[in-house]
Amino acid sequence: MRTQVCIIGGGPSGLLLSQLLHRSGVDTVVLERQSREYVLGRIRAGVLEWGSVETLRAAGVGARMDRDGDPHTGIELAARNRGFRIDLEAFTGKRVMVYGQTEITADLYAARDAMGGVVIDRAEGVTLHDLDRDAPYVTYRRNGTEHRIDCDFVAGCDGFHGVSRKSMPASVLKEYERVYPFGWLGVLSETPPATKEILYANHERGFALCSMRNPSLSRYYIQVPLDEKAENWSDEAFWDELRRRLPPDIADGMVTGPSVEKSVAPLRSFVAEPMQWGRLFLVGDAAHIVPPTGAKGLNLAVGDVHYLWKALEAEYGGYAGAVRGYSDRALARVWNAMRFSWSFTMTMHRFPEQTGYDQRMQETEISYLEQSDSAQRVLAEQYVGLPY
Ligand code: FAS
Ligand code: PHB
Repeated sequence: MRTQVCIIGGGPSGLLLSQLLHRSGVDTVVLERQSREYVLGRIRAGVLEWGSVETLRAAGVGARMDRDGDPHTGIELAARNRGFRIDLEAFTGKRVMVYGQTEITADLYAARDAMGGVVIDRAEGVTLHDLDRDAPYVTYRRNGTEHRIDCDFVAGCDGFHGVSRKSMPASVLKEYERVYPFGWLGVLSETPPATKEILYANHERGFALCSMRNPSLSRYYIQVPLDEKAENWSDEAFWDELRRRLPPDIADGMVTGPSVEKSVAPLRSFVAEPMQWGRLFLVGDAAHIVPPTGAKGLNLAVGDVHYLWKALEAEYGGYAGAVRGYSDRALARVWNAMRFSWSFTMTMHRFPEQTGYDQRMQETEISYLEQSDSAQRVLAEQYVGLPY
């Protein structure tokens, strides 16, 4: 088989890149290790920057998002069980869209099918060859048969544990990482959200987050120790601990119910440089991971896709060498979001060695945010997403 761009990974990055390139007349094949059902069963991100909203619309997959998504003009912060609102739209003129990654992935698969896009699932042993030559190729196994795809370029959209980043020479790759000494225990429940907007709560017992997917589907998180297991938490224990960390009016009014999903996610900050080598490009979680505090993971992936889509569209449009600037452009935006996510995580979470003084420092920073329009403007600009 031959194609112009072979895309490794059928998550949001790979599917969105394939969809955008197809609409620009560039031929692609997507190779996904898991089954489509497995990929569609993942519960992950929930908040879209407006740049992501516009990119999804440009890909022709915005209809359900515009119908079912929920545009938010603000977020809430809380410390010592007292909350306040930050008006994102007043400071930036932008909103964020609450619409689950699971839905985005489903919309993308449907769009790929409708356009006759080639998405090969259960592709095992994907291996990248001759990435530093003019004719790279990819091999994989499916149902016991070996296959080869010859291509012009390879897009590594295969997440943190994928094969693409590992296919770059160690002498070329530089990795930056910080692992946080805690995780997030997340619960999805078919209950009305406790808050109208997303609430981030600092508490001396640990961080808590109130979010949602729609008016009858709530998403909550509490900070837990790094080695915590979801099965150690009954629903009742989760609800009790969550309510302890929230303002009383929200805790008292919360409608609880059985969890339909419960899992622990570790938190890390990670960046791999450069994001391209030869004819390989790294996209999304294959190149970077952010703690979900700033809701940047999926949005950074969409930003990378936007840059690579435009670069490849120019390359195939006659501007040879247009792809050379991809890594520098993507990394500039990645590092900005990396810093914001790290800073917001440091302010909102309780660290194991934290002293009473450290807790007061966090509470004072949050109190200053409440009083200062300048401080709120800085946070709002980062939260809604910097321009591409
Ligand atoms: P993905 O990991 O989503 O997709 C990569 C795909 O490549 C997968 O389908 C995988 O099966 C496939 N693959 C891997 N290796 C392969 C191989 N060798 N061959 C072929 N295919 C291969 N972000 C937020 O903004 N907010 C959140 O609340 C949030 N919560 C998260 C919770 C969890 C548990 C995790 C893990 C991540 C969370 N994220 C969140 C980040 C997440 O949303 C990512 O940013 C997003 O999935 C990135 O999309 P991709 O780059 O496509 O990577
Ligand atoms: C979510 O709804 O899953 C969510 C919202 C905001 C975040 C992280 C996750 O910062």
